[in-house]
Amino acid sequence: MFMRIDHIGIACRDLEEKIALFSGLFELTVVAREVNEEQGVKEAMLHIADGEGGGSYIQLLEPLSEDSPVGKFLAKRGEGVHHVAFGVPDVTEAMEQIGAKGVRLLDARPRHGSMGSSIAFLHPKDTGGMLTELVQAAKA
Ligand code: CMX
Ligand code: CO
Repeated sequence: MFMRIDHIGIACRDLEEKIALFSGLFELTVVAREVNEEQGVKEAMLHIADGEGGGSYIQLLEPLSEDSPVGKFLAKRGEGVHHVAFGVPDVTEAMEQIGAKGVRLLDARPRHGSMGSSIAFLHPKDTGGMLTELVQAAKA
């Protein structure tokens, strides 16, 4: 079902500061910057490698408000790993397959993700405490 790790999402208080840190430490390049109002984030994608069906990235996330998912996470747990996103060939199919196993889907239907992708989240309490995102990359 999973083709690769699409990205690791990192919750940050200051996006520009963390872009400088990650690009300096690991020699990663920012390939996309977006504001996603629906997800309540300002974000940057730092490219790591290309793989089956899409690339692998670090996703740096700064919340747009305190009551957004990342804003609440920062208040409760501080900066750090927020979620892990797996590349899937078909996000709707993956949601059906995983949902049928009793895992709560946080999205009734796929939403817009970074760089034209389609995404959906799984409840962290049903996945061993790891907030999980499914990503169908945009067609190249
Ligand atoms: N990873 C692991 N556990 C998490 C978590 C995370 N990122 N966020 C919350 N939790 C845990 C909390 O610690 C809490 O556990 P306890 O009850 O044991 O304390 C429980 O889940 C409920 O958390 P909460 O603080 O009450 O927060 P909410 O229920 O309001 O929301 C969640 C949690 C996961 C449902 C919500 O953040 C969500 O819908 N996330 C999906 C969307 C998202 O994260 N968007 C931003 C990223 C966008 C992108 O990647 O493009
Ligand atoms: Co993400």
